[in-house]
Amino acid sequence: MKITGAEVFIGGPGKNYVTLKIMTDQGIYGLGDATLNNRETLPAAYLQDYLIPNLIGMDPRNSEDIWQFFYRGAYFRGGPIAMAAYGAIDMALWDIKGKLAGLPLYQLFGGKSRDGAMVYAHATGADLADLKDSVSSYLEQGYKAVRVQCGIPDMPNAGYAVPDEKSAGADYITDFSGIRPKVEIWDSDKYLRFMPDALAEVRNHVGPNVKILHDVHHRLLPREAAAFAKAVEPVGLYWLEDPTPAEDQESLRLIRQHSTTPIAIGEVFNSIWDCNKLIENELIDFIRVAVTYAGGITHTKRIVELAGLHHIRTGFHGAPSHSPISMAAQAHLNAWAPNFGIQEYLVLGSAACDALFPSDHVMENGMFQVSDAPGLGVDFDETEAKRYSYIAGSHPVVRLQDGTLWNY
Ligand code: CS2
Ligand code: MG
Repeated sequence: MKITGAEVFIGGPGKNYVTLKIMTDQGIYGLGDATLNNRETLPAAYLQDYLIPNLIGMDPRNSEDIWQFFYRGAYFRGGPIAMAAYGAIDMALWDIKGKLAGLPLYQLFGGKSRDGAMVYAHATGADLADLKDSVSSYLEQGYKAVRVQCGIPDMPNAGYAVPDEKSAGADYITDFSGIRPKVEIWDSDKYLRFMPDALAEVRNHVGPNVKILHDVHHRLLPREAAAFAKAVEPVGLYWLEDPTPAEDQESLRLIRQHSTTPIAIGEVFNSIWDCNKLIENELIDFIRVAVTYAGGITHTKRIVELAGLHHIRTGFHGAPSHSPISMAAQAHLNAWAPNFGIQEYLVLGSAACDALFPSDHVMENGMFQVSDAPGLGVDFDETEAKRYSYIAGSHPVVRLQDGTLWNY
């Protein structure tokens, strides 16, 4: 069996999804997602200029050797752009493997370990009243877990993932007015004074059974993060995400020494080498990698298995930048992983997105039910794809009030 060609498409409804389609001499094709939010053209260029010309003629069934060929063969290894490109190839090769076997991917991993996978939604509010409305609307839809982000009084811009204006549930990440980022202002002292009480109010609002998550988005210093994790213990968070930037992993010891609040990290990791020490030292509770920029199913599965040895559960990244293709790859891992925790879920649900990526994966009552179709169980409608093209956009950047650049 041979790979005969591959194509890359960029675009989608409100997103620059990077979709890879690999064709074979047996008429079977596979799909992969290389979307790297706000840098989408870069994995696409790597695929087009280097990886696809090398792929042609290879046997698509040898997904492990192809992964090693690109990763080890590159000499300058890893990084988010390369790993997103390898990730897309790897997903597509697993899709082909599943279609050849006539089995959904989770069967190739070891079958189902659960009926459905719990997901969490994003509730945001410009203020607490707005946030509580947003949380309630998700609970009414059957969600059992909600990430809560709230505007902070007296902060010129509201804070991470919070709309400028009152509007329940709006997601606030990419500004598509161009590649120059908007500037948000941050003040850790105001955040630390406000957020523990705000989270306690959310707990009172939802009662004991709802899982509450909160994302600090890398903005605190280690000592501040330790104090915050301790202060929010009575809230009983399901997890506290990215309390500090992930570069300084030793700093997580300080948080651990002061608090039992569960810590979730990993959405910016690209490989097992970014998190093996964190996992082996049991400094985190949830690993947040994404199959897209952690090198696809082959490499992510390795991370999941290492995490499982250390009581660490999965909580794969599922920001709206992931297309339904990588979300399907994660859904198959979620169905199988003995150490599954939860899945961030923001992608499907719009008619335009479902038309571009038809599938019978189902999300209802806050649970993701994986499809039994062979392979990934997602298709890509190339006629629909013609409606979209790349639109330049950017995340905000963050500065302190005196102008110092901070962590977005
Ligand atoms: C966020 C992300 O989903 C999350 O937890 O931290 O939305 C993140 O801001 C984006 O993926 C950045 O592109
Ligand atoms: Mg996050």
